[in-house]
Amino acid sequence: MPYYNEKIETLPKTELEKLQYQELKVLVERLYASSAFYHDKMKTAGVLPSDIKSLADIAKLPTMKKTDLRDNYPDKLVCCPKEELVRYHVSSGTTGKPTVVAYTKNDVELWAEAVARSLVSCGLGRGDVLQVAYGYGLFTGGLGLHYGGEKLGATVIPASTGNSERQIELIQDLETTAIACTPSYFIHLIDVAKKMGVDIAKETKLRTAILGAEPWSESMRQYIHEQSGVTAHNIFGTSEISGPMFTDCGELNGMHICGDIAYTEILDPETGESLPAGEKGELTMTILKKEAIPMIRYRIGDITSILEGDCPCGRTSPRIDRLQGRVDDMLVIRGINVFPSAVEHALLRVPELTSHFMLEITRTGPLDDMQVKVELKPDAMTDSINGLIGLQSRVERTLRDALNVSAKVELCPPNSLPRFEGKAKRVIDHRVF
Ligand code: ADP
Ligand code: K
Ligand code: ZN
Repeated sequence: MPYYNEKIETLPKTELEKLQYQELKVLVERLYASSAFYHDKMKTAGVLPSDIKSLADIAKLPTMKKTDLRDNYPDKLVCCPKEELVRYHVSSGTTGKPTVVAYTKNDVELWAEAVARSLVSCGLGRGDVLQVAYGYGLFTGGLGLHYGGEKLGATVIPASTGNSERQIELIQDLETTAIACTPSYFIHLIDVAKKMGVDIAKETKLRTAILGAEPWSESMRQYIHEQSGVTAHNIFGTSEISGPMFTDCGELNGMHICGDIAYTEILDPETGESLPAGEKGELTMTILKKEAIPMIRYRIGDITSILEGDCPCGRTSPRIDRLQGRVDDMLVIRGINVFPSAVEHALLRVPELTSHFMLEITRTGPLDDMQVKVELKPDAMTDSINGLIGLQSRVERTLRDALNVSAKVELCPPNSLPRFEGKAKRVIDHRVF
């Protein structure tokens, strides 16, 4: 089965653009009439729904950023009656406030449809057993792949993260054919299987991995194939656009962004101007049919380009290249987004600490480790080892609660960390992707 929804996935480009324009027009009219946020934003930009006369006119519309979600926390961007909502997800924000996203029944359906199409493009079908080893919960990865897998009719194992030996046992006992998780976790699982004496290529049915939520590289794809015989596909998404949903197809050459679901632009991060295919810039998406929290020209912050030319797989939707960094200082640690500003915000909640801190990220084997060095206030200095150990674990707990990822904390004496003239450089990232 080469396509999940052949007609729409292979729609000729001109027809696809016509469809995108129609969807955009309906969306803009609806939001102008019903959402105070969009109404004000368009008014400030001096643009009316009637100004959108072609798809290219999308450039007249104002863009959105993560700060719009933060400023409208928790649900001021919700554009439908609250009883229409069937789910919330929550992702890490830039400071203390997380980003809340909401879904109607149709939103969940559309997301599942996008994932199902992507899974088919990775070669999966009804006969597959998909082990979802992304986190289930507030994070979008687990439930996103779960609903998409079920929609396709594959057999889904909601393994969630962790318990690696158990993951390998499940792969063996339930004859898992495909797994979805972060690339670093999959490389970790390859190591665990080796230690257990399990040869993934020869002794399991696992053939496909759908890996995302964090940056990885072509050399990691090759390594995975050499070590396990598994073909690794890249999957992209963010909670704001619903969650992970767009993957590369069998060509393994760029991720298809289903055109009837999302309209993709690459903007010059400085000027905000739209860049042509082949040029690198900030990935920006308009989700054409989202009901609960529509996203118009959402600047995602990842750097990539739209690939030129048609894909031999026959899908007509545009493809984006592997992500090549961020326009901001967001870090991705074990798949979880971490903004240094959020670390600072959390540290300042502990009265004994100053705002002088450093973040160091390393990789032990395939997995990320984050270390936070932070200066104590002079009057918090103590000779009591117990006092310090207690404080250290309190800070570690505070960070874990705020960031959803563990950090090792080192308490430092006053005035021991570097001071910066101009922009502080608080992050030392030793990882190579
Ligand atoms: P997700 O569940 O997909 O991780 P989040 O909203 O938590 O969604 O995080 C989205 C961010 O994670 C993206 O903006 C990007 O920086 C990073 N990310 C997600 N998928 C990938 C990927 N395949 N490659 C590189 N970075 C990714
Ligand atoms: K992420
Ligand atoms: Zn393709």
